[in-house]
Amino acid sequence: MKITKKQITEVNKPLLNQHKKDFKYLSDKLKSKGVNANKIVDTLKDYQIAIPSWALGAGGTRFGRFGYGGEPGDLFQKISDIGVVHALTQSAGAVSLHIPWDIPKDVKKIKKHADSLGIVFDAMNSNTFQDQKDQKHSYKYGSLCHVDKKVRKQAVDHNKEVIDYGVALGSKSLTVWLADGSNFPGQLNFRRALNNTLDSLKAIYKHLPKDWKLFIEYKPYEPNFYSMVIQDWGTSSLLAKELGPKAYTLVDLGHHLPNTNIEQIVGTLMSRGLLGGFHFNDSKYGDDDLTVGAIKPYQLFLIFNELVYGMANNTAKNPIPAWMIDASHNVKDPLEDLMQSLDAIETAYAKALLIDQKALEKAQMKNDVVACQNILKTAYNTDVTPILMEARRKSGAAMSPIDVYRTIDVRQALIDERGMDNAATGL
Ligand code: PSV
Ligand code: MN
Repeated sequence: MKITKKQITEVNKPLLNQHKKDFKYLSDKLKSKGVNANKIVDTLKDYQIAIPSWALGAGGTRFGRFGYGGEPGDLFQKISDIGVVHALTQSAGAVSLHIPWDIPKDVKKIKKHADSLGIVFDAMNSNTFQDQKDQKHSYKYGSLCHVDKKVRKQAVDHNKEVIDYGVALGSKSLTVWLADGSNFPGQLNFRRALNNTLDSLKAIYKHLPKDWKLFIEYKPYEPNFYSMVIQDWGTSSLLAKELGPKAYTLVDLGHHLPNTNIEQIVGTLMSRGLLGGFHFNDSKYGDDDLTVGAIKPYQLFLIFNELVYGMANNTAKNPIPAWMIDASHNVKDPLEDLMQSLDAIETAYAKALLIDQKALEKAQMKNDVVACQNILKTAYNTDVTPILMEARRKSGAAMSPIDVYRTIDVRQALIDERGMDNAATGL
């Protein structure tokens, strides 16, 4: 299934007249406040978010999984599906692979396929949270933290192998997320577990090519429910600092206890040059992996305020973060869900770019709390749809991607091509 440029031009046509009027109205309004709408359009046009190779099939819970039909069965097909999302949005030009779920058996073929769709290889993800068939040592009691040196070595070797796959594909970073921890008090010596983890990470770090980065993801609970070795941003950044300049913290929005002030964490990490990666999703209760922006869009906007401010005042030299969607659904068409995610991310980003930072600083310095809140609210309440549509139009994307996906009936075409029972590997 490939969507052509001609198809997109055709479907955009009927929207153009109204869009021109809407965009002019908004840009004139913003101009009177000293904001250049076209500048925001260009920033969004260049903004790319990686799609994880495990997000293309229907997700599930431990109680069940409800297939969607036409799901990809292998890495080649997964990349084709990202190609569909990218053709429609022009903002999903990267894939993040999970090994061993998506081992590129034929690197040349996979790379060529991705190239032809305008997709590059973003961060590689290792997996030491599941045992694989024929694996010598089990990760039941941990991997990089394990009390047994042999298990730690196996987990380190796996990460090295993932880096090697990434090098072959042109990736430049490795994300390590560990399920390591304990389920009951006394099960694990916290200090021993942390030290073992640091030593293992040091061995992985040593294997990183010069121009690579290592992202350390944290999570407070699940699958372990008493303690997680890398439970929070503090532990992650402490490890990153001990490892060296190529190591950074990765923030996954779902990996916080309820009501955590994530925007403050982002601000703090960026103030020290420690933010390397970002996983987008949303949650009501825990690591729900719901569509980003579905539950707390204002929080997402506040997070983007910190990201925008951090990137504009980057004295601590954070890299441009590796952006990735990390969500999973069993009741939505996964491709539609990804497009909803991209839309929510771009909306929050555009609104954050509208914040009058000078006026905000002035109000902050005067302790004018009401003015501070109003400045944020004014930006948040602006309907930025015309800016998003203009960015899509300029980059050759569909101005209304989900409508086009439905009009062309991509899902039916995928079912015709692959059948109802094709299933993807992964969670
Ligand atoms: C773990 O919950 C996580 O957020 C990590 O990023 C994993 O790699 C991903 O989800 C997929 O399980
Ligand atoms: Mn994640």
